[in-house]
Amino acid sequence: MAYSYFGKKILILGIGLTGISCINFFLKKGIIPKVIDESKSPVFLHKIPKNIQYHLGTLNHKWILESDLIIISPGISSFKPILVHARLLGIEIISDIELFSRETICPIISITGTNGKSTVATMVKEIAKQSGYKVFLGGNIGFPVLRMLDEQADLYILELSSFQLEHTFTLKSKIAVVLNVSEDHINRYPQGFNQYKKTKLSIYKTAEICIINFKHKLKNIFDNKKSKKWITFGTKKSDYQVYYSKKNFILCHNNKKIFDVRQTLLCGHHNHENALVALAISDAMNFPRNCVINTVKKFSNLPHRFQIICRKKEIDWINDSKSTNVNSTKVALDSLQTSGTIRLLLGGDSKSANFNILKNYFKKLKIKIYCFGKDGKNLAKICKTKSIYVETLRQAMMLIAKQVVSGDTVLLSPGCSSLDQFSNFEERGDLFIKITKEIVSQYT
Ligand code: UMA
Ligand code: ADP
Repeated sequence: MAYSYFGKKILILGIGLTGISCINFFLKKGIIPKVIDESKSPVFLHKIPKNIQYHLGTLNHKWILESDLIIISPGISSFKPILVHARLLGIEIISDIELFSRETICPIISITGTNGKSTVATMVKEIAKQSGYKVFLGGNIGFPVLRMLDEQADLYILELSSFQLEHTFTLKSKIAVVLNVSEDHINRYPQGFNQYKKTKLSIYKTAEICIINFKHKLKNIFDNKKSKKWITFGTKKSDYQVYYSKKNFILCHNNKKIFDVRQTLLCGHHNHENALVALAISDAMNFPRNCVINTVKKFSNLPHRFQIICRKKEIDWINDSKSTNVNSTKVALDSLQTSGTIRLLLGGDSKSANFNILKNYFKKLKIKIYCFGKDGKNLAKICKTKSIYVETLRQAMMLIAKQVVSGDTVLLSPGCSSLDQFSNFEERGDLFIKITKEIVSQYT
């Protein structure tokens, strides 16, 4: 039965991409919501229609407590005391994803995980398109899901963050996958990593087919596991696995070879697992195998994801600006094969993460670490002898320009959020590319 919001006092928290999409959703239904943003000058304020009442600068307690339904933007923590209080009073707080899922009966593929979401979601979207589907991709990839309701779709792909899943309760995914879970967003979760992990895994609760990473041993967490279909990947014992030999990296299903990922344009070992998950999702959707193989073969790393920018004077310059947590830096280092020095650009806002897991890596590797940004000073302490701290990415690259020699690899894989010094990871990556070009243009 369709949900009705008539007669309800609706409040939207956050005037960002999500908030604006929620306002438009309700206006199309003839309902006028109220809006709050804690910033005094939210960037999208000009997008609010004139007839909408808004409150800026603080969480207006009166508005919160008198509302019937609150739609919370993912960037806002619902552990704020007034929101905890509102929930205790029985006020419903939901995400835009929950709103979306109440509106559609179209099949949904939901993808979450600490890393690889955008890559896998985009790969699957391309495969679905090649298989003849009218498919749309939205969510944490920068396109609010409610905007997809304007399209005549026969398949939706959702990239979901833990923030979005926190307030999503009835999403009926045909297929759900948690790619991996490692430490991230620790500053958001009062109970730490387990709370973050539990939020990610909640994606399976209301899903029909669950694709799980066997390394995470997740199957036992739900009572109703018999009512679902479980498909596994990630280890030798799983349904889908990558078989590594000296010469080949082969994607296999039930020990049967499907294709060699070395025939693709993908860089980085982690992308082999991403291609494997795309294959598992595609099989569960019954996409033709030839569409899967042809699409994955042509698929290149997305911009800012372990993207080789140039190779000049036998020096590789790699932009992995989307690396915003420690594990993405770790996999980037794992993917390098160089006998020269790795010149790693590390820094930004660490979001209270523990970077000590990189300590042994740094000890083992022929590496020099150039730390910058808000948490740069602390990051430089992980391996003092091989690190240097400077304030900005540009200063770090100017140093590298003086020190780099043939055979080296320069890697921007900052492991941190960019928001301390940039508007987003794209701006950080674009600056890296710009300075790289300036530096290599000096080479004769
Ligand atoms: N705001 C408050 N109080 C707060 C925090 C924010 O009032 O405590 C206000 C800000 O002033 C701002 C508005 O909320 O005006 C922004 O809302 P938002 O941070 O939820 O951002 P949106 O523009 O709505 O974008 C969100 C996602 N952002 C976050 O989760 C932080 C986008 O993911 C997503 O693409 C978009 O919805 C569409 O679904 C971005 C992201 O950084 C890419 N995600 C994180 C990540 O990938 O690590 C989770
Ligand atoms: P997300 O959408 O989850 O942030 P992306 O595909 O945008 O994922 O990649 C973000 C970062 O994670 C990049 O640095 C990328 O190289 C790295 N990455 C991609 N896939 C994986 C994976 N399967 N495991 C670990 N890191 C990955």
